[in-house]
Amino acid sequence: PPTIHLKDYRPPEFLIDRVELRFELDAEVTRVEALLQMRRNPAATRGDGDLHLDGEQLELEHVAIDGRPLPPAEYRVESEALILHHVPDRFRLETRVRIHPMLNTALEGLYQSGTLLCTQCEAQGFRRITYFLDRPDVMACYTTTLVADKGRYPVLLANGNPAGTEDLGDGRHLARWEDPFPKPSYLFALVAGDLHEVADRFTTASGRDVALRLYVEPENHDKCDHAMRSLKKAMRWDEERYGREYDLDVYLIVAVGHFNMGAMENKGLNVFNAKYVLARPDTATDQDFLGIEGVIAHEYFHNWTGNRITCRDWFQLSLKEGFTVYRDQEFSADMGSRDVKRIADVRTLRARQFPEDAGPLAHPVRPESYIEINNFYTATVYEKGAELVRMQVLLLGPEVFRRATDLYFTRHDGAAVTIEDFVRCMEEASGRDLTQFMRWYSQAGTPELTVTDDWDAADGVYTLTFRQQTAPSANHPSLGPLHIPVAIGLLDGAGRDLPLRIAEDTAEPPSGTRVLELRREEATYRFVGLRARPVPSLLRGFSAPVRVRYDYSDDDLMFLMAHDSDGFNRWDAAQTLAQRLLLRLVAEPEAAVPEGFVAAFRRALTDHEADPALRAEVLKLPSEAHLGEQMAIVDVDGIHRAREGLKQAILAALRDEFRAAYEDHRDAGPYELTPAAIGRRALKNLALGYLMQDGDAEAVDLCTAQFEAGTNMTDVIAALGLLVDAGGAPAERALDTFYRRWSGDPLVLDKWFAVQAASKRPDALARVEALLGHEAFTLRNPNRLRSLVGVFCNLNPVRFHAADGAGYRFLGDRVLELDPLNPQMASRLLQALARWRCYDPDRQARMRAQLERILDAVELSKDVYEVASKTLG
Ligand code: DPP
Ligand code: ZN
Repeated sequence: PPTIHLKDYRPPEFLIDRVELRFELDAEVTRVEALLQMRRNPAATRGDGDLHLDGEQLELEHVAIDGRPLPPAEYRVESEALILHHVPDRFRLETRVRIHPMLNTALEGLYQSGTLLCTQCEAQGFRRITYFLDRPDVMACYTTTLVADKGRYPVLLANGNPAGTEDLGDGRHLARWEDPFPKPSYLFALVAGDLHEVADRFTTASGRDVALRLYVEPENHDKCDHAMRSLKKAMRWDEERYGREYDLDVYLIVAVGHFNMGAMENKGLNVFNAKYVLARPDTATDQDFLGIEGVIAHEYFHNWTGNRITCRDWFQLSLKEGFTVYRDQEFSADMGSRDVKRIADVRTLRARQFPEDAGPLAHPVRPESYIEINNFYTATVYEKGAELVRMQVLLLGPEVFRRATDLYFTRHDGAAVTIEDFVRCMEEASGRDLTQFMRWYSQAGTPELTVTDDWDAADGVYTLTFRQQTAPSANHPSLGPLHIPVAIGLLDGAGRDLPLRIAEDTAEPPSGTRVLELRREEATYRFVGLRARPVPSLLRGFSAPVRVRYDYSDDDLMFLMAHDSDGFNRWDAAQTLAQRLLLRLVAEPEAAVPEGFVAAFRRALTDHEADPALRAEVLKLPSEAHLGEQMAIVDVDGIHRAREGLKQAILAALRDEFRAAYEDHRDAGPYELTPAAIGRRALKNLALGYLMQDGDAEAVDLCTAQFEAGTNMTDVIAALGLLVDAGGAPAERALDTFYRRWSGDPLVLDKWFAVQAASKRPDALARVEALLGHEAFTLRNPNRLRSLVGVFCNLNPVRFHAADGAGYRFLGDRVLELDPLNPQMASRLLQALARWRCYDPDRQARMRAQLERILDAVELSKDVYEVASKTLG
């Protein structure tokens, strides 16, 4: 398959001004008529005179230009295109095609989810609906007419504002929708089905009235409150923080059960994975509630960052995704606890993006080439992209950043633009030169920042030296030093922030946090006027997506854990301390757990002044995957043993404290979704996790009681997961109870599959394989697939990486089974093998064998081919 390169970008030869679509909807055969007003693009160079329209899996029934049906000599149908020969400079193109939603298992284009018909067009699904210039720099105004059976599809939705309905008298009805805003085809959407409607209103800052509607399958009517509340909060926040108002008369969200991604920001008609809409305290965990708030906001924010201003080409994906993730992260930080949110986001970045950036699928935030664009909806484009925006905010300051985004929204409204266009607005509003900063968008790999220091007691001068390095790889040379904002503090012996006076300062220095801007490979800063050697607090708030190497003593880390004024760094010090100890325990299984470590954990656990949510974060040990990333050769079993052993040692020392923490943080009254209540539940369930570590009978009773009390899903699923890890009759009873209670609720049932797939028990794979045959399991539902196969391969390292290679074979089987059905999901799943080179030779060989076996398959999607071939390298 061909590779598409950024450097080959050319403007489209034709533009489309208006699109009129008419759908005769039916699950088996849908007819799509398209009427396109087309004209030559004056800004494009002239090609061979032919018009190439994208189209896949379409059955062409009719094609006409300006009302004249085309004879076969004037066009050609290829497997992925319709080519029209010698078209005029301006014309009206009519096509009619047939498509088959029911047979669409890839869930791209128009497909069936349950009894609903819905669409997913990003990135290139629209070409599976009609022939089109399916690229984001072709923006047009759309009118959509939907015709369908009234009984089966009483609700008919599309983008824009409603423009009338009609009863056709023959059992069918029709609905028209008009979208006045020009949009790229990837934002097209329609939904048809028997849906329950939840209605609300929002009045914008300028007084416009917007109808808000959430559509769900009827049985979910009572799980919509949280999503609707989240939407209204997001709408208000975008007005207050960015001056952005909503623009249509209606804002629609539909929840569907079959969805490859989290959600999709189609103009005026978001289609969501039901997982990010539906929640009731008894069905959804605190993390689910927070996820819904974040994703609802994310898709809403896309209305400006993505829809009104879109991407010129798919290489610019981070223009909309990086910025929108940054926006949703800040929204969530404002709604909840800022430090907790930052910790969660950095955890995700380190767990998903750092490994990606260090492996064979590494790519810059703006990739230079791809075979299948669906493979580039990655942690790098999304999460690292958000970090790049965050750094620009730090460099500019919030007020200047706001002026820069105002400029961006004014200047580029209605256009398809590039990352340069965005950064230029940052430069113009601030007067700063971000040329060097732009390297961040083109440089793959995680930079390493090595920090050394020196203390001159005689002069009271503390010197910090930073060296930056980004390891070059075969496909990604080093582009030279990056512009890195490093926020730091210096602590005195009592843990207070010192003034950060640099010798050359002319103005009064900041006390607290100072942002140093590294631009060279090496930079040295001399802090003067100090009485004693300070303890440095480096990269506060994780001010740049880098790895910091500094030789802290254990005592320094414990000191920072206790005193750093930066909440993120208090947590990070604890993580570093635990990571260091765990890696020592991997190398020397008999090594003792230092008394100081236990004491630091005791202090964190019993510090009643501190936020329980942060205490829970501090006490959570780094994951096995994270520890593996720190080793040249991942010691799968050694890591598992060390981590379980350390938990055991901590429990032995702090059992009473964990019991007390458990009792003290039970919900006193009814379930609440406040940050405080979420934090209490997190600490309580963390304590329960430690208490269950040695299978102590009293703890099992406590856990069973919590499971049976069943007051909310956070507590129930935490208890169920721990029981399953402990195994035996209590686990089987609980699984059985849970299944009987929830077998009718797909999203809750996903959790039942997931706890078994994540189980520490040695027979986890056998169980997962048995569950493949369970009546409720299907590969065709992405959520179900992720909950069983995805969780096992990605979140259960010790069982997935079993030395006999059974986990890898299991993965290979699933990828080959899935690829013909849903290439996007198959290729995601395969990425669990991306880090194969980090394992011992035996495991490497077994993983490579699966990759080769997959590449040998006769028919392979572009998606899986790209991932498999790049992974083998
Ligand atoms: N739906 C995906 C997202 O919102 C892709 N745009 O990130
Ligand atoms: Zn997005």
